[in-house]
Amino acid sequence: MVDVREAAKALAGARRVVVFTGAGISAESGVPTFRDALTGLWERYDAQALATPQAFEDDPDLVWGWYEWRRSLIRRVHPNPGHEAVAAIEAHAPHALVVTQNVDDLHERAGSRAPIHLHGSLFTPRCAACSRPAEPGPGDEPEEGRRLAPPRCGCGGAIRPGVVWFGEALPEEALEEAVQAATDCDVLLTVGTSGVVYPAAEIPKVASMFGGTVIQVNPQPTPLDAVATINLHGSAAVVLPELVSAAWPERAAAGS
Ligand code: BV8
Ligand code: ZN
Repeated sequence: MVDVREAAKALAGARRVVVFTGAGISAESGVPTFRDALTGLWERYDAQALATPQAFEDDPDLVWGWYEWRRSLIRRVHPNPGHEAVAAIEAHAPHALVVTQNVDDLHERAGSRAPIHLHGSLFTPRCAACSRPAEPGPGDEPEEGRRLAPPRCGCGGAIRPGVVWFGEALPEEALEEAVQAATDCDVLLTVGTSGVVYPAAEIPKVASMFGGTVIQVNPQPTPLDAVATINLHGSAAVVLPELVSAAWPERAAAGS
C-alpha cells in the first residue's frame, strides 16, 4: 500500500496541474510498453529501431504492419482506472492539462478533454510525400500481426502513421504548450514513463526548475526519481484512483 497522503495534499491545493504520461499508464489495459520485448513477426526487432523513417524506407510493409497491429490492439482494449483517474483530476483541479507520449486514444476514451500528444497518434495517418491526411483503415489486424503494404495517396506517395519517429521533430505547437504548462504548474504528475526519450523527458524537469511539485507514479525507479519531490512506487491503475479519492474525498464520496 503506497502512502498517497502527502501527494494528495499537494494535488488538492494546486491551481494548475499537469499530468505527464508514458506507456506505463496503458500497460494495465494490455498495451505493451516500449520496454516490453516485441512479439510475433516483430520479436527480433526493437521498437526504437522500427519507429524510424529509415525502417519505413527499408521495409514499409513490416513497419506499416506493426502500426496497424498496434492500432488494432488499441481498438480491442479499454481505458483502465488510471486513465479514468486522470480524467477525474481534470474535472476536479481548477486548471489541468494532460501531456502524453502515448500514441493511443485511451485518455480520450476515458474522458480526458484535449490531451497533448507530443509523439502523435495512431489515428492520424498521412501521406509520407505530400502530408495530406489519410483515412485510417478498418484496423482489424490478426492477433499475431502480418506484413501489410501501406495504402497509397492520390499523389502516389505511401501513407505513413501520424506518429513522431526517432530523429523527427515533435509538433512545435504541442511542445511549446507543454513546456509553458510545465513552467506555470503548481503540481506535475508524471505517470508510467521511463523518462529517457527527449525532448519529452525535459517536461518534468522544467516543472521542477520553475518551483512546481513533481509527483512520480511508477513501480520502478527511473532517472526522474531525482527530479520528483514525491515518488509513489506503484502501478497507475491502483495508485491514481487512491490519490484522487484522497485529494478530493468529498467528490469520491459523492461518486463524481
Ligand atoms: C528528435 C512515437 C531531432 C512512435 C516515440 C538528448 C539526449 C539523448 C538523445 C536525444 C536527445 N535529444 C534527442 C535525442 C534522440 C531521441 C531520444 O530521445 N533517444 C533516446 C532513446 C535516447 N529523440 C528523438 O529522436 C526525438 N526527435 O530529437 O528530433 C530533431 C529536431 C529538430 C528537427 C529535426 C529533428 C523524437 C522522439 C520521439 C520518438 N517517438 N513514439 C511510436 O510510438 O511508435 S518515443 C516512444 O518511446 C514513446 O512515445 C515514449 O516517448 C518512449 C517510450 O517511453 P515510455 O513511454 O516512458 O515507455 P517505456 O516503455 O520506456 O517505460 C515504461 C515505464 O512505465 C517504465 O518506467 C515502467 O516501470 C513503467 N510502468 C510499467 N507498468 C506500469 C508502469 N508505470 C505505472 N503503472 C504501470 N502499470
Ligand atoms: Zn500524397
